[in-house]
Amino acid sequence: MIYPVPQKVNLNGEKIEIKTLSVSGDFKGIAEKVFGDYGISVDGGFNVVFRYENSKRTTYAEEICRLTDEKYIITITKNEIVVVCSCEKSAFRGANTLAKLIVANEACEGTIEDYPLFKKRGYIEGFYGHTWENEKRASVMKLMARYGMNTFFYGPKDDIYHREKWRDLYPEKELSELKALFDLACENYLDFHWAVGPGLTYKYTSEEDFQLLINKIKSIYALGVRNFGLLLDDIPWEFQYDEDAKEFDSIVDAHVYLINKAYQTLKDFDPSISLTVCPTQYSGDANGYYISKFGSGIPSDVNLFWTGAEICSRVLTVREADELANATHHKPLYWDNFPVNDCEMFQEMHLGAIIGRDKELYKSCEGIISNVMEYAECSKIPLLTIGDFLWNPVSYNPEKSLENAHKEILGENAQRFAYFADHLGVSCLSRYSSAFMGNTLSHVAFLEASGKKEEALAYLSEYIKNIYDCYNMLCDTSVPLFDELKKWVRKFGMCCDLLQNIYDAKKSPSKKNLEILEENLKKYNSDGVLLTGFCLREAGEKTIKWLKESL
Ligand code: LTM
Repeated sequence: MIYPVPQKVNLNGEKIEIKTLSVSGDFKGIAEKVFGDYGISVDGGFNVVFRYENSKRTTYAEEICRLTDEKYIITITKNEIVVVCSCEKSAFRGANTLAKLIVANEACEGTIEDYPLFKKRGYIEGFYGHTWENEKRASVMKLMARYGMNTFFYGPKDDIYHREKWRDLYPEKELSELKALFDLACENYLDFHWAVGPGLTYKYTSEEDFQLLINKIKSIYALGVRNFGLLLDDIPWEFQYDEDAKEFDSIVDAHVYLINKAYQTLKDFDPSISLTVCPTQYSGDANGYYISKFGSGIPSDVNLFWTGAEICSRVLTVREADELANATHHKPLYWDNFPVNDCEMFQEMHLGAIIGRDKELYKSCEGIISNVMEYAECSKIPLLTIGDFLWNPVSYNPEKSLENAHKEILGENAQRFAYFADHLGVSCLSRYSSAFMGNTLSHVAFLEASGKKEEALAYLSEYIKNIYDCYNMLCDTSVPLFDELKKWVRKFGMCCDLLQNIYDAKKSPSKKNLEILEENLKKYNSDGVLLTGFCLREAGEKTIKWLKESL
């Protein structure tokens, strides 16, 4: 199985062993670069032809009733592979799928016809906290392009030039970093959106502020960027200046005024510019005064960010999306606050798969843009599942997708890592965690209740061996992922010790072992970092109770 799962796969013929390739036809350069990135040699070998075709079958997807520049058709026969595509982007998508098939040794005679279901699929650096270094940005961007994402938004809350110092132009160094990021996005067929958040200090009646805002946008335009965001989230609901309060009936009127004026000015400057806005009310009741007036007042082709029924929404549903569209005359572009773990979520690590988004949502929204964590390496894991879901929500399987994400990021260490990741599934999507540990401890309890004490101890001991093995691997902070996870790894070490204490107490009941267990359980519980679910505490408490009764 390859990810994202292609839409129409009919590879039922004989398996074709492919070691090396020779590429010919159109888009040769793009294809060779992609194969090279997957470590596939293109110096000669099995014949792969990329063919340009601009027709209904290569540009139209029936399910979504619209044209797409991301569709491709792969035909595999004994003698050659033909990839038919309508443009560079679709060639890039086709080459990625073919490369994955070859690496997985799953190329068989037959056909694949593929296209994405969600229109905009991407992520936003829109979190509070340390902004990502450019090296990490590049690594995430390349990976997500491989997984079919097509959109990137730049809007880190702690980039001072994005929000606090929105009036100031970027210094040279930061500007050249943005340019490098923009170029990388283009190379990887991601639409790059740069966003500004002026709302903390913007004076709506000031022509000077307006000009500063346009100048700032134009300074980014000069890099080649054509997609912009105007974010009015997390700003005061009250006017900051008396002149604004006198001029506008309410804050929403000021926002509508600003957006229309800015959009008109930018469109007059260059009609190819696009704008996405985030309202101050970006979640909750779609029929509220602010959001319905906001949506009705802004141009219909300006994209509207919306986080759903809640700021961090457990579910995103078709019904709610349609309700927003009715109220605002805009299909939502979801700013999905998963996996972000900023603000009061700072003790959580969100490594689970995306769940709770309606499979049919692609029909009722402009797309989903996932807000990431300040931990770039960690974000890759949930983002990979998001890439899968957005490409093909119908075939999406969260467990399988997560398993693939672990393999992609951790390679041969994926299985070991799963002992730790078991505890990092808690987020706004689910409060359930530690399924594997829970099952293990339940089985130990069952064996004990059945009078099989030795078997129970052996079973627990095997599990403890595996989690220590995992913990030892995680202690290597030269691995960037493990370095980002150190806070949770430290607590995982305490979890390993605690289970060892439980084991020791069960095997050799003694006052000393009781004291150690009590002490370590207390230490574990008082550490604020969120790790295991209730099962560990329960096992500790039950063991203490049993010891006290039996000593
Ligand atoms: O969600 C939006 C539109 N704005 C902010 C984000 O910047 C922040 O990362 C998330 C999660 O805390 N919440 C917000 O309100």
